[in-house]
Amino acid sequence: MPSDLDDVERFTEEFLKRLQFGQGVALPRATKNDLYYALARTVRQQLMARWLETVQRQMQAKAKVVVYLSAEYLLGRQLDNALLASGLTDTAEAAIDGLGLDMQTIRDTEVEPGLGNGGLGRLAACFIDSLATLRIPAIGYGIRYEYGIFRQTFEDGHQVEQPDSWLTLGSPWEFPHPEMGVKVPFAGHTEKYLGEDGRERTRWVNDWEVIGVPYNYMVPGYRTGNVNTLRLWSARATQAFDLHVFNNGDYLQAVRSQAFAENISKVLYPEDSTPQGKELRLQQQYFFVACSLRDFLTNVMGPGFDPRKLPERVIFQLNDTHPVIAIPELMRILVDEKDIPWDEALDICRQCFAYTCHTLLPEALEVWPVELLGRLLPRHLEIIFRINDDFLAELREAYPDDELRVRSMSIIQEHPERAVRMAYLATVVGAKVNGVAELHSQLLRDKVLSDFSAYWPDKFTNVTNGITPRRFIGLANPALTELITDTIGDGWLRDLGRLVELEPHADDPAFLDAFAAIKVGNRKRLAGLLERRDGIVLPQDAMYDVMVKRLHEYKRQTLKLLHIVTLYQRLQENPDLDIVPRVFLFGAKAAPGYWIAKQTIALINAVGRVIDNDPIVAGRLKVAFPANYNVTLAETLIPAADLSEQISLAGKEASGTGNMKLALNGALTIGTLDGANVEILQAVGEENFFLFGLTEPQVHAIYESGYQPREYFQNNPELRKALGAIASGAFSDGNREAFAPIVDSLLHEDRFLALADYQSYIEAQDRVDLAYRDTRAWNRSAVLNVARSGFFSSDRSIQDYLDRIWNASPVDAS
Ligand code: 26Q
Repeated sequence: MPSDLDDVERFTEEFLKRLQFGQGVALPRATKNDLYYALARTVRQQLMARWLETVQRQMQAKAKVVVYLSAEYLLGRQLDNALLASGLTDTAEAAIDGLGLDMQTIRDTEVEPGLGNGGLGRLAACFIDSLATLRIPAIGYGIRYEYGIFRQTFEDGHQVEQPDSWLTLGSPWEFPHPEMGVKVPFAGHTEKYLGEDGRERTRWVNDWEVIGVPYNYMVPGYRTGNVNTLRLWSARATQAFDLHVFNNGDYLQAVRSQAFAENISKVLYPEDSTPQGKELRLQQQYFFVACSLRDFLTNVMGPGFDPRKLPERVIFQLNDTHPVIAIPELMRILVDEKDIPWDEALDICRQCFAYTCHTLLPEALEVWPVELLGRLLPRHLEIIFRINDDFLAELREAYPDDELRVRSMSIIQEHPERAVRMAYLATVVGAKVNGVAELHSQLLRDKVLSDFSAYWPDKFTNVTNGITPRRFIGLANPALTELITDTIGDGWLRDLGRLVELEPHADDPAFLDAFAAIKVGNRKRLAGLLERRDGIVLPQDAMYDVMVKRLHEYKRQTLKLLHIVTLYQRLQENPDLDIVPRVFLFGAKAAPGYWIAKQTIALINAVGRVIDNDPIVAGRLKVAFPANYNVTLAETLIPAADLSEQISLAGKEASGTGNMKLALNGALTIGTLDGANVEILQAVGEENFFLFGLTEPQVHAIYESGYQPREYFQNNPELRKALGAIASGAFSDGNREAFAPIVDSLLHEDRFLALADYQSYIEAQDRVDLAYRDTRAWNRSAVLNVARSGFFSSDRSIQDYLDRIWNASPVDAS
């Protein structure tokens, strides 16, 4: 898109004004942060009028609003996205260029807001992008953590966590509204009293409270003129805190209690699989949910709104169980504050909430000890008990002779301690429950929530995850974006299904050459970045084999390592062996308390070091593990990938979304029948996918028959050799202790059947090696992966939510 000279001139003028009046500096003295701020403010200004107008229009239309409640939003950098959405990229580049400045330096000044752990947080970011692009009236609510996901560094190959102080230099994208603070009560007790009408009522007499201050962020739709809102809450101490203590004359205590209150939004919990039932985490959840509901009811719906009309005006989508405390909170507001009778209130709630589950691992299902919940939120606990009583009574009528079933469906678990099962609460009250890929939704119905799906078959549905094409191809892969636009024309970035129009070109040699050249360029771009960023030097003429995701045993990074070690040993044994040169790229953060995951990181780095120092494999094998994989790095790494590793044990990965990003950028997948891999395989075709491994029913059968990992070890010479090398200290200077826990865990338990899938994985990798040698055929498959990935747009996911769950419609620009 050529930029109009007038536009460039005006943009330049605006930019200089922001620099002078916003930052208070003149161009010659501006720091890169000044320049970044001025540019961000210039773009922000362009979106501002549309933002106010969008909000206005949506209010007037009284349309149903989608309220997305999520404890995490893994947004990634904002500048380029705002430029792309508003169509200002070329104008801005021309203006910056014209001033003799470097756009890339300005871009790289932005610290991404890493307010999420991984897939679930990134999904929330993709969804708000698609909601805005589809012109759906929507608000995202969450927490403005002062520290997002930790910054990962390696010391001696071991992960060390550093605080992520993303706000140190401020953020030009946020609009704080301290005057709109919301009070959030905590603790205390409840009292019964008689209302004016003579009916008994309950009130919550709290002990302490904090204030939630909203920070607004613009969510620009892609070239729609629509700008939605993301509203994140930050905790502040109340005056009462200070006053109380001030009166007691204890200044130090006053400051301490202030710090206590503000702790609530201080830091994102970096666990994402075996969360501990920590009090502060529950405080975070209630904090953001209470602020969000209050804000929605009073500010978004406006004064005089009749809460009985809620089901027509809102759907609260619960992103996993983290915001499920919203259910008793809305009940409390309706019953205690709005004086609506219990049954009617529950009926309202049953229409306003829907729940998305993101896991299958039993240890990842959130439960809150009754003791803790009752201490922090006494009224909510009472409400949960009453919801459960009503529900169990209903069940006893349906299953008069099956008390066992009734008890197993109770929202309250009794063992090992009395606790509230948040997933059950969400399922009982939610209008709909959805999984995030076909297989996952099926397993939810058949396993995790089987009693509930038998009781309410229509409640359960699937919405397969998606990714926003704007960020993950438009921004991340400009060269491929241009080739696609040159080939099929404009418009496909908001209608990704149109990528099928590329299919005929998969047999066009000129197109394939152009496609291949883009891959080469993207590999080069990545190599440049990693050299600057990490001092890692990558060979160019190699297959880039990529595994990027959180570190978890179920994702099986160790299985990938066993393959690498096997290749290494084959080469040591036979230095003339003809193999395709490979770069193994890893990106992975481990939860700080997940010890074996951190050991696995150390092992990856240890294997990488040994391979690096061995001349026999030089130029043929390379392990690259850049620290601190995040959205920003993903945007350069993913477009450079040739092979996408999606090797979780079948039945464990709910969906995966990295798998979609890699396929969309023309990487071929080597993967199991797990999560959305199943649908990717279906879409791209078996000839364009390297399938291996046990199926979920086979996994189930092996578990049932008593899995013996040692048998696989003993019967497979290559496996014996690879694991043996790790055990004997080949990657730890002869120290056998160093990685013994990993080896022992594989040999004795191997919860995720890495050894059982090893042979099948190695065979699939050998097929990859062969296939890659036929460059033309490989590129053809890669193009078909791109062409057939349209289904995985988050626009399609959002359309599915609209059709199957939300029943909301777009509000068009006037
Ligand atoms: C819960 C309580 C206390 C502390 C932390 C947590 C917590 C935080 C984050 C629990 C889980 C998460 C994140 C889970 C997650 O990212 N799940 C992934 O969701 C993706 C989007 O649906 C799927 O594609 C992945 O398969 C799934 O693993």
